[in-house]
Amino acid sequence: MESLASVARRFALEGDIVDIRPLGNGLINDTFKVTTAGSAPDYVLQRINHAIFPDVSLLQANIEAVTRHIRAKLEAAGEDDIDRKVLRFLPRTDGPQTWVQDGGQYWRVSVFIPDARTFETVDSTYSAFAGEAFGRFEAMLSDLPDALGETIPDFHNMELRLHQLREAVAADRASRVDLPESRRILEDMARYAGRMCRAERLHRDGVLPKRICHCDTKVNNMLFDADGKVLCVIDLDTVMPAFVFSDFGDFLRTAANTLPEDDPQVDGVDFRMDIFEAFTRGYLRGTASFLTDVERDNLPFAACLFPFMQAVRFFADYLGGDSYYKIRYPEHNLVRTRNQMRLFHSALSKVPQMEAFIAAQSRCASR
Ligand code: GN1
Ligand code: MG
Repeated sequence: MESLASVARRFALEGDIVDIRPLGNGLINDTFKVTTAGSAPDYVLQRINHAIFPDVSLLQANIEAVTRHIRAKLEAAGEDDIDRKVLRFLPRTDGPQTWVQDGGQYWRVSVFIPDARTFETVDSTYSAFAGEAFGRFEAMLSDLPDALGETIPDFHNMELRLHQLREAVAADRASRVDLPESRRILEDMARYAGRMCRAERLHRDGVLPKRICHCDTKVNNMLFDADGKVLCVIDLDTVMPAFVFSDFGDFLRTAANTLPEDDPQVDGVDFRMDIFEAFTRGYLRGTASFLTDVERDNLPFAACLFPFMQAVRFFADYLGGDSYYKIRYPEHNLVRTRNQMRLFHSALSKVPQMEAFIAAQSRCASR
């Protein structure tokens, strides 16, 4: 705690630190809650995973641009309680930067938003709120004046993820490629690989734009207030230019799964249409000002793409010896892969229903 406290004190905190303890369960960064004495705000201290985000200065510049822009919009709209609706990162005590380096490690501090909750699962009511909130998040950023850098280049590029999988297979660093189950998984992935690269093709054809997206819209990256209203979106490391499929697909990947992404009971994995419908209704409302027909018509594709892409990423990490995602046991990434492939197949089987739902929504909207 003493060393964490001394890092935290390098930022312009108010109040004396009384406690620091782990917060949340992200797979990439390490997050702590810093409690201060009296009426001073509490804070979130984060160690940035420097292996995954090599350019911390670019990362924080993106986050500052995004939070500044959203804050200005909320102010212009006369919203109240703005500090609970957009994150605020503290400058360090000795300069304007919102990060410090300590040995080889990088840290940042944001103001902790009190009386807010995160969820690992949501019902359809909350999903509709979330759909609208993520849609509005993209809409608010549609006129961002700053050009954002890609904190992880080609983060959600399916062609690149498949290329990385092929590299992991060729290197076979963990000697797992020849296990019978690995072979079966690779065959299954190969069967859908071409189809799943549709977004990159549409982009090359000039009919699918990149927009500023969040790119990690897991259910637990959103804060809700006591009434279940979305307060704000957190975990902004991956906000960057991407296809809207990212935010749509990644939310459903976690929210519409009947089980957590690493639940080993794959027979229980199913893609929930009630969550899809509620989220989609909210998302179409939030994005009405800019979403094109091509984007809208491919939302069912996005719902399939993200479980597939996540399975490919988990599996490449498994084959490569588990260097990317935090694991709690040796087969953890394999278990995650099985779960996500099952979700992918479930979503794929429901594409006609999803398409019918979206067509019906559009008919309502045009009436
Ligand atoms: C990572 O940091 P966290 O746990 O919110 C990952 C996402 C994956 C997710 C899978 C930078 O997100 O892309 O979808 O794990 N973030 C990065 O749970 O790779
Ligand atoms: Mg997270």
